[in-house]
Amino acid sequence: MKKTALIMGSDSDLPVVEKAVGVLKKLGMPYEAHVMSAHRTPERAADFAKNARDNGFGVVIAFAGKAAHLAGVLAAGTSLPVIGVPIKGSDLGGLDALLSTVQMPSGIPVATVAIDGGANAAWLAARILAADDDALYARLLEEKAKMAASVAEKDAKLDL
Ligand code: RP5
Repeated sequence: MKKTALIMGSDSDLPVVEKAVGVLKKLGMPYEAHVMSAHRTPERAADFAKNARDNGFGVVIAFAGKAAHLAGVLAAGTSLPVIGVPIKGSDLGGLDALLSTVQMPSGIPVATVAIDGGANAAWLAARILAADDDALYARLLEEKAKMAASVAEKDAKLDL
């Protein structure tokens, strides 16, 4: 299976990255995590994006807060799918990062999930890689069935 890249702008983004790691581990998906910044290490971010496909990655998840340009820079440097996770950590509550991440120009898309949506970024990465991976697709079906069973259990327990 191709690897998922988890690229965070700062180690202060780790709590949200860990949500993604939890999902990837549950699904048995290989990944690599790195800190690199669109602003503080722009050459490193560009190099990573340029070589990501040759280095065995199938999808890139970028986590960044404030003026969040990391996902866009990575999407500019690779034609792999890039998922952006806006991080909340600022006085603006993450709306700054959400808009910076989602408002990409035509031709260079970033599939943007919710503010601090690390888990859904990983679920989306799994769906992308499962398109031509039957075993991973079957794992996703299993997990969906578990989610449905858990909702049914909560419904059955309701006693209002
Ligand atoms: C962004 O700036 C990072 O992704 C982080 O969310 C935010 C703040 O970074 P630090 O100042 O905590 O390193 O680039």
